[in-house]
Amino acid sequence: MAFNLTRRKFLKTASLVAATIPLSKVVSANSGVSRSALDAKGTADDKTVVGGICEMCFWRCQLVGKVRDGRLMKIEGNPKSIDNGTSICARGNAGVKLLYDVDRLKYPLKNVGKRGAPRWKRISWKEALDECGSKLKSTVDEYGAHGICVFPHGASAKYPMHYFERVVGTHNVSEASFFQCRGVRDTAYVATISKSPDEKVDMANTRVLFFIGDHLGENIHVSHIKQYIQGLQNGAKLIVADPRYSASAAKSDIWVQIKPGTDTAYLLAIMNYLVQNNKYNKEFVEEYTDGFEEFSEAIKGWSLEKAAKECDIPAEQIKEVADLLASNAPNVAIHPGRHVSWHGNDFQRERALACLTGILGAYYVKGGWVPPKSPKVTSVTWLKEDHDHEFDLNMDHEEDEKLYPYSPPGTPTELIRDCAITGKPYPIKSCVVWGQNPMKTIPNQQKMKDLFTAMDFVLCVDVMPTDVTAWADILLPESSYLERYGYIKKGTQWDLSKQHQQYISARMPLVAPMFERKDQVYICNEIAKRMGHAEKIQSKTIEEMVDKSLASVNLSIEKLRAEDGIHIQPGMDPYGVPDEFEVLLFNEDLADFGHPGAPTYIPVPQTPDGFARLLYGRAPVHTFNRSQNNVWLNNAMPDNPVWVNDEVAAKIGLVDGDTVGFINSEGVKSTTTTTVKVTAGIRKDCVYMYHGYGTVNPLMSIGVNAGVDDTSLITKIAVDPESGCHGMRNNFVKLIKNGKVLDIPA
Ligand SMILES: Nc1nc2c(c(=O)[nH]1)N[C@H]1C(S)=C(S)[C@@H](COP(=O)(O)OP(=O)(O)OC[C@H]3O[C@@H](n4cnc5c(=O)[nH]c(N)nc54)[C@H](O)[C@@H]3O)O[C@H]1N2
Ligand SMILES: Nc1nc2c(c(=O)[nH]1)N[C@H]1C(S)=C(S)[C@@H](COP(=O)(O)OP(=O)(O)OC[C@H]3O[C@@H](n4cnc5c(=O)[nH]c(N)nc54)[C@H](O)[C@@H]3O)O[C@H]1N2
Ligand code: SF4
Ligand SMILES: [Mo]
Repeated sequence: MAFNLTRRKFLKTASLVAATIPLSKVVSANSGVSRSALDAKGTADDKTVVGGICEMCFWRCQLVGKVRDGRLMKIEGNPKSIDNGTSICARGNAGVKLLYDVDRLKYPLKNVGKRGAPRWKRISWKEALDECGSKLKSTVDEYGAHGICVFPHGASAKYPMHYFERVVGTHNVSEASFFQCRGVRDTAYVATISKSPDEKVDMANTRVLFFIGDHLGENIHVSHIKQYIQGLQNGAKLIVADPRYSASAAKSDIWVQIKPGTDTAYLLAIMNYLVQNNKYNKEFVEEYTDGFEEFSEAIKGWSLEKAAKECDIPAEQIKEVADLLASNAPNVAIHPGRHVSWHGNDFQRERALACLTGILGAYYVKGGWVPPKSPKVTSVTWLKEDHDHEFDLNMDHEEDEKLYPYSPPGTPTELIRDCAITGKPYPIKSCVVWGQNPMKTIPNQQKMKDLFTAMDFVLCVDVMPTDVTAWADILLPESSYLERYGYIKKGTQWDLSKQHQQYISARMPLVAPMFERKDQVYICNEIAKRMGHAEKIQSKTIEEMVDKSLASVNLSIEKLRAEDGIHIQPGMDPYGVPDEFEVLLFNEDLADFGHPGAPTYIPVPQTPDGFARLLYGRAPVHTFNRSQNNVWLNNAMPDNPVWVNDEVAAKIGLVDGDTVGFINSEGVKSTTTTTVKVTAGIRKDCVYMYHGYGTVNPLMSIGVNAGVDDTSLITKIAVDPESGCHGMRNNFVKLIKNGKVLDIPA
């Protein structure tokens, strides 16, 4: 099967890397427990437990567990799934190793040392919850609800996030999935088509796939990869714009080796060429778009030659791509991207992608952008209350306007951090971190440390001891996704053109929680009671919450279990443009707010002499930092070699496998080193590394101090002017070998 082929290829690549590490690295140094990478296997006698939903990443593939004597032996894809099916990725498989990781948090802990340099004391749940309740309540009593800031991420953080936002009433919430990930994409599409695009591209049935920086294959979400591979097998052409020869670039028909930060110029030139040469979809533009005149006027300066110069690519290739798109339109999949917080000019690039889809008429058609028709389930959570908007940091209260008018839900991270650190316009004195690792996720680690230092109280809820948990006063152990109930996962079959079906599932535990770990509903409810909100609690247990949500579609946990964890029902044809649909090629509101009404190229800072731009991205067998201590995944990819262009390497005397450190243009040095990967597959003006490495918390016995932490070198922050999301790729580095700093030649 195509996906397995792809996966085999990754594992092969990964095992080449793994071959270079000594076996001692996969045996825990301090636990005495054997951590052989080969020890867990299922057998035919194992009991199959249904209803698992993966959370090794956020795609939430549907699972079953092979359980022997109450112990999870193996994880598999749920054969009933019409989403991931029986396929799961390397990380999904390795969930067993998270579940039984000896370093996992087991009991509530109190920091009796310093923040950042903790000494942990085991305490009872009652003591821990009493302390959380009283500290958080006294912050609210003294400073107001806005005295609390929250850094949540992932399914387990949704319930507490809603509690702090809706009941306690703080705006100061920064979700990693928005402000450091896809928020800018969602808001740019909302500003164009009034909808968040997710990754709703019908890749399986397309004629051309167009990726701007997406590198599917290293970025892995199983059903998405299935669509992608199906599209390629059906003969779709693949265009990949990426400064690096990524896994997708390697499969592409056209690889656009674009200069980082210039993608909007590239897209404007493609659109201008299509408009000037009457190669756009006139009927669609007439019927479903608004502002075509202003739009075409605004982009008309973008000749192929001008963009070629700006983007450092051949003009002929821009034309070739534009013609390929036009001749296959409307059945073309312009991928909206996912991690799009790049350079701080990202709203414009995302607007350009949404407009390009529009002028090609590629909305709601086979092989284009098509939202599947999913079942409607009502999630039960905290009820929304009205809160005081006077304390919304994203408001210019004198002007009565948003500072970032197209900000995703929550408050831009930088506004929260500046407020917390300076105490202006008001004090923020408590911080709740739940399922996020802001030390690794948010650029400028010093600012993050300054925020934690400024707090009266820091609560972290996690499953592992990570770099952020070292900054907690109270550290609470949550049960993992394999041990608890959780939110509904719903959708349709991954191939949109097939027999239309919908599914509804909910996370159900594959095994019972061990030690004293508790789920999010228990922890949050107990804190809520202590903050005086007992009567606002909607569900007493997580099971009740899931059951009530399922009741909205006449299901229950019991029924779902009887249906092997997944309820399947007839679906609907997703194709066909809805009457009310409109693409705003020119957005008047944006213009009223003082932002460009048509997509506009905003240049990014240029690389200073002697430096290379630092690029980063997904490692195929890791999820960010969270999987670093996973013995199987660590075994597969123990560190993150830095990609250096072969000609550059030859000039500065670097060879494959050399050990190097980094210094960035602001003088910050990496605290660890990594090896060099010399390759023709990266531009001369950049280096690239996989994100998530370089953990410093010594309580992790495997993934610690392995590879280099990209975030530690991302000290210069760009903030996208429309959305307030972070840009993280405007940082420049030199390499250090044997103590000598090497200048990168021009
Ligand atoms: N430099 C740099 N920064 C980035 C990125 C990058 O590529 N480079 N990528 C960005 C993107 S796209 C994203 S989405 C974010 C991701 O940002 P994060 O979500 O912060 O990343 P993770 O490493 O997954 O860290 C999540 C934390 O949740 C914990 N955790 C795991 N499972 C559970 C659970 O069941 N319950 C609880 N309570 N905690 C749990 C993990 O141990 C970890 O501490 O990072 C963004 N930031
Ligand atoms: N294995 C694995 N898969 C994952 C995850 C994971 O942690 N591990 N995380 C999931 C999540 S939450 C997300 S958001 C997605 C993220 O996945 P993607 O959205 O694909 O994002 P990145 O991994 O950050 O993408 C990095 C790519 O962008 C290229 N690039 C860098 N700068 C530029 C530029 O200026 N222009 C262009 N055109 N390209 C550029 C890089 O060379 C690299 O190939 O992955 C998801 N899938
Ligand atoms: S893509 Fe992999 S890690 Fe993510 S949910 Fe699916 S199996 Fe789990
Ligand atoms: Mo993300």
